[in-house]
Amino acid sequence: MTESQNSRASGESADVIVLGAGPAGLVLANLLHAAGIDCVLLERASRTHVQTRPRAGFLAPNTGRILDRHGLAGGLHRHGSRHGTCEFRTRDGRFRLDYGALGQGGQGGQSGQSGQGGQHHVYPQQNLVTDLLTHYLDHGGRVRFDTEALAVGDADGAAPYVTTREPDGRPTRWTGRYVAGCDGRHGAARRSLPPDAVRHHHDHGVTWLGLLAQAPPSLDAVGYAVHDRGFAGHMARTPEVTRYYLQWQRGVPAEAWSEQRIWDELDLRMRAAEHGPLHRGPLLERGIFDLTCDVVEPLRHGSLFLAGDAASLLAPAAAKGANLAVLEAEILAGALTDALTRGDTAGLDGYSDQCLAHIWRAQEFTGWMTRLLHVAPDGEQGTEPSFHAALRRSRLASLR
Ligand code: RFL
Repeated sequence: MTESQNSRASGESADVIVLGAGPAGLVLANLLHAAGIDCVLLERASRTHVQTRPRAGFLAPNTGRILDRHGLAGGLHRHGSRHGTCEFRTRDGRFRLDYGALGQGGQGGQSGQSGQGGQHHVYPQQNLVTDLLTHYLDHGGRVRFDTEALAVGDADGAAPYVTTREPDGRPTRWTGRYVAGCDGRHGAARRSLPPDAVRHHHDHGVTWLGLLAQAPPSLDAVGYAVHDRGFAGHMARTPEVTRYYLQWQRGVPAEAWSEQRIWDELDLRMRAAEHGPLHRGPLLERGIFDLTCDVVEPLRHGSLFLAGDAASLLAPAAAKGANLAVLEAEILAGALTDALTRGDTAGLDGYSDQCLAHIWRAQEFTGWMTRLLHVAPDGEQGTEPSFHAALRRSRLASLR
């Protein structure tokens, strides 16, 4: 089926206008559509682009349970693999943390339909996005690709609207009762917040070179190498493709090193000489990521609600962003459905506080992971390197 066949040309209004077809927007649109809510999804990029953009890969147990609950986890179960172990490599040797088993007795292990305790799914984000989009379109959901939201207007008034640039360049105005800003950090939702909205920002002072290698995983666990030369990470994606990360000097371009030098450095930091060589392969992608984070507060402005990266950006160190996006989308879908079907706005009134509690917990964990894994980030330059290294060793010993 083509996009246009799936996009009912039904005018420029919907009860809920969802901006952005990432994990947040797609889960939200699927849930609203299944509840019989009139909604439309507006996406700046093409369908091909959103379905091929590689990003996250680790989905937490709760994300699997949410997707299960709404019949959206078919692809995840068919093609995803399960992971419950991470391996730390340090100068004091290596040790494994079986976090999957740790979750079995706690919240992570209870009551999930998938019944997989605390194990994560490894499933590339672009595959999840493809599944969600296919499900939405196959069930008659409305989506407009190549349609950029420019601004949200009158969010605190009686007639909220979104101005867009349509695929042919025409400006258009979409009117709705609610707008869900799931359009990421640089989207229109954030830009449309009033000047007094609070944006908490923090720079962890660490930069990563993120790599996607055409090579099978080199270990059957997430690998975290804590090395005096800086952090290195190994994360499986598929049997043929693996993500690696190198702590990187800020300001140095991604192309500065040859592939040979990158693999040699990964070998060194991952201590391949002691623990076995890495499977090498061509580097498909290189990207620079400054580990920064932010939180918008509150997540609501009148009829405009923010979810996913639009609400809060997390450094990728703890693999939380897509998981929070899915969780917030489920909460927002329930609240919007209550408001539109029963006139009950309690969920919408509590949405921001409820999500911010999850967001700050994720930010705290991400900060802890970032300090655990990295050589003295720039933000702690006042600290003696030896002091910082000793602190890291002590943190790892506690974890062990
Ligand atoms: P997305 O996925 O960015 O989707 C937003 C969508 O909005 C569109 N858009 C617009 N549409 C209309 N009008 C506009 N003006 C628009 N502006 C933007 C965009 O084209 C896009 O389609 O946001 P969402 O849905 O909130 O999802 C968030 C996640 O994508 C993100 O948090 C994760 O990728 C973070 N992350 C990880 N999270 C995990 O839970 N587990 C992981 O293993 C994990 N690994 C990662 C990651 C992020 C990474 N990067 C990109 C830093 C690994 C990496 C390398």
